Amino acid sequence: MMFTLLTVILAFAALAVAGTALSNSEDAQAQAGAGAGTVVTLTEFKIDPAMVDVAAGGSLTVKNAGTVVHNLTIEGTDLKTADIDPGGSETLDVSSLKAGDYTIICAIPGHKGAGMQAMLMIGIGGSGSQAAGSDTETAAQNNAADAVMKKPTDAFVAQLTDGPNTKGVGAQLLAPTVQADGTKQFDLTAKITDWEVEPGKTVKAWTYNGTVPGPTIKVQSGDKVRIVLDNQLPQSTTIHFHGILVPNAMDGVPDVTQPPVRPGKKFTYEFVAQGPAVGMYHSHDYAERQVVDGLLGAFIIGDEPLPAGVAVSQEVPMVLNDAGVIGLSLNGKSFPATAPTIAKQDEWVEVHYMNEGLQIHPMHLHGLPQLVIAKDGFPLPQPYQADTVAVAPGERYTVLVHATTPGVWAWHCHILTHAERETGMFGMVTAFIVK
Ligand SMILES: [Cu+2]
Repeated sequence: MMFTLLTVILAFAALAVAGTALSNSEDAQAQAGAGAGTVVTLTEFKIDPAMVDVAAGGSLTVKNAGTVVHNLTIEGTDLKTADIDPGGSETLDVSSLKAGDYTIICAIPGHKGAGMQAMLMIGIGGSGSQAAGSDTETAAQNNAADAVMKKPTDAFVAQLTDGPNTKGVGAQLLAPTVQADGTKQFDLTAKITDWEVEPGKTVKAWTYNGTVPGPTIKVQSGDKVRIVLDNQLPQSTTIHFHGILVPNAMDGVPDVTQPPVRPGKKFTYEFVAQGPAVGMYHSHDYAERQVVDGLLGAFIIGDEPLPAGVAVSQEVPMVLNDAGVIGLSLNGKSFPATAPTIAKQDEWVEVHYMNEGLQIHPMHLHGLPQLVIAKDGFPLPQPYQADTVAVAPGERYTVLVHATTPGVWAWHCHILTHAERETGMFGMVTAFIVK
């Protein structure tokens, strides 16, 4: 497996090197054309080059390489050089010209008719008029910026060989303590925990059992479920089972269905699981801070019906967040700390997008269509394909991804400021890797 991944990575590296070589040679060409001004040469009876390309704000260096006097005149404007003696040259400032095409001629009688006519194209900006050296500077700045942008991507890729680049993994399946009567009991301790969102960025997260997201709870339809909440936070809290059918008294809304669970106190939630369901559990007290700061997790009952002939090799809850101390993240991590999903060719992967944030996130997967099979855990009678699935706060979408085409496929929120900043990719970015 590592060999395959390494091959893919090396292929990327080779591409990057090839790209650099290409851009270097382009830089060299651009550099050769730069100077105090674009050079135009006058001879009998020709203007060279026949098409003169100048960026807006530029100037021309007009050289008379002929044996008689010539000048350069831009038709339809007041711009022209003085008459230039053989061997002489003049600079013609054309910065007053708007972008567009102009005809340039030698206005010495008879010379235009003899062939001294060419086209002048003023572009919409660029490097043509810049002083020598600025192209090199621009390229150097760009190369430096590219190197900065590359760092998080390298750190993400390094996880494939070196393991996670941050401490702590959320959304891990929590095994129940099964009671004598068959009740599946899950103990959740709400507490403040240091949480490394991205390499070097550790925050005071509000967690269930010390991770963001909290542990994933999965039960079967008909299971008797007991959740024991132990509030070790400095503030009251409750748990609401979002998208899960429970008796009203178990709905977790403070002062409506129960008193708030005060610091140091416990509360027990009990209900019979009704599925299939793709839900979330989260705080419903001071929720606008407690949830986005980390009091969130996946709660799944049973399995969504699958299309005929499809078997799923892995089930991936992907909790989206964008606020609080956690910020823009997938399963409590910001790129490059996000975990890639790795599948063998031809496997099917089931993904549950769950938006616990405050904004909508259009989740875009490159290369592999997403088959949407359920909305908020309700099976769709007519599954549909999409490459971008917009997930609003509170929504869950269940999609199947068929790992058909090998490669490292970028997978990210398509609100671009949720995925990239001046220092490169961050936030809601990960990859789907097909081996
Ligand atoms: Cu987003």
